[in-house]
Amino acid sequence: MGRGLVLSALVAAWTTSRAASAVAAVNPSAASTVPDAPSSPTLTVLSGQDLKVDWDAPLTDGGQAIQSYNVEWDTDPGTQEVQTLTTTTNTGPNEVQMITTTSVDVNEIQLVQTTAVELREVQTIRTSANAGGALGGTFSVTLDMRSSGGTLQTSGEISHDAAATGAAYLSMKNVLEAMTNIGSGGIHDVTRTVDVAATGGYLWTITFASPLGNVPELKLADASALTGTGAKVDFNTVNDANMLDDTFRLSFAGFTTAAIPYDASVGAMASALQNLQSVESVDVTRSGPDNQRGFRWTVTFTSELNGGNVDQMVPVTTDLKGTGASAVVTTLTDEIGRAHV
Ligand SMILES: [Ca+2]
Ligand SMILES: [Ca+2]
Repeated sequence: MGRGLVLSALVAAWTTSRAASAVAAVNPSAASTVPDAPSSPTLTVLSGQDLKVDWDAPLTDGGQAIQSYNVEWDTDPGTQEVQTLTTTTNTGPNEVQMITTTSVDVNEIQLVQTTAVELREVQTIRTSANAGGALGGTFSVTLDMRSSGGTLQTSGEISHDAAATGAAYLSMKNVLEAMTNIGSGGIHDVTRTVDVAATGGYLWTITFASPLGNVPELKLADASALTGTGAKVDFNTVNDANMLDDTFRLSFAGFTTAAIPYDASVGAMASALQNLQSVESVDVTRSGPDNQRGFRWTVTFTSELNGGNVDQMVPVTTDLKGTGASAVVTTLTDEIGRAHV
């Protein structure tokens, strides 16, 4: 059916000799030769090429078996389609019946989604002392999340030989999760290995949970209670949490947008698209971010310029930063309102 947008139907009927007047009534004088109108027509879109028409047979056939119906349709979009059903009998005049279908203007909706691979933040804490020293006592650390809108917090005391996990308020994992800017569940895992057995030095490897994002490196708060000659604590970032960053572009119908920030607001996304010669107007909504700062933008093509079935946007991710960074476009509903996902 191409662009036939068939969402409602109407049946009218007339005879070849009484075309103007027989929408609802049967002419009693013709009842013996003219069948009633078919009734209850329904139209169903089966696919982009197929339209299904159902109707009920006439209540009376005028005394002769109905041999056929004739169905016509019109592909002209944007206007009402006029379709005709013609019933014939062996004798007498043909009855011509009309079905009018109307299209509801359904705007195409496409989804733009950015994603990246989940790679968690991993940091280490290492204690050490001079040769011949013997580590003992405790130390504490700080985490400054203020650059991402959080707070600066200092941990409770961490034993020089703190277990990796378990032991509430004693293990490394539990002491760190007791910090309010990390919180319960904020540490994915901690492992501990003996670094220098002779001095009692340990290496804790701390994996942060993804929702914390790219965590600043832990710092020493206080090592004054850490004993042992030359006792010290070192911090290192093994890898930062994977985060989307920078920009991407969208191509549509022969034109490509300027750079779109990875976290573009709905207004910025709409402006980038509406600046294209191939786009007149769009409505944009946004959800996210996910743990890698990925977002989902839904773009609805609202103008007549982009009426009907429009091209799917194509992402250009050359400048989108982040391990496994990608942008994908899918069509949610096309011009006749078919759901795709
Ligand atoms: Ca980091
Ligand atoms: Ca489309």
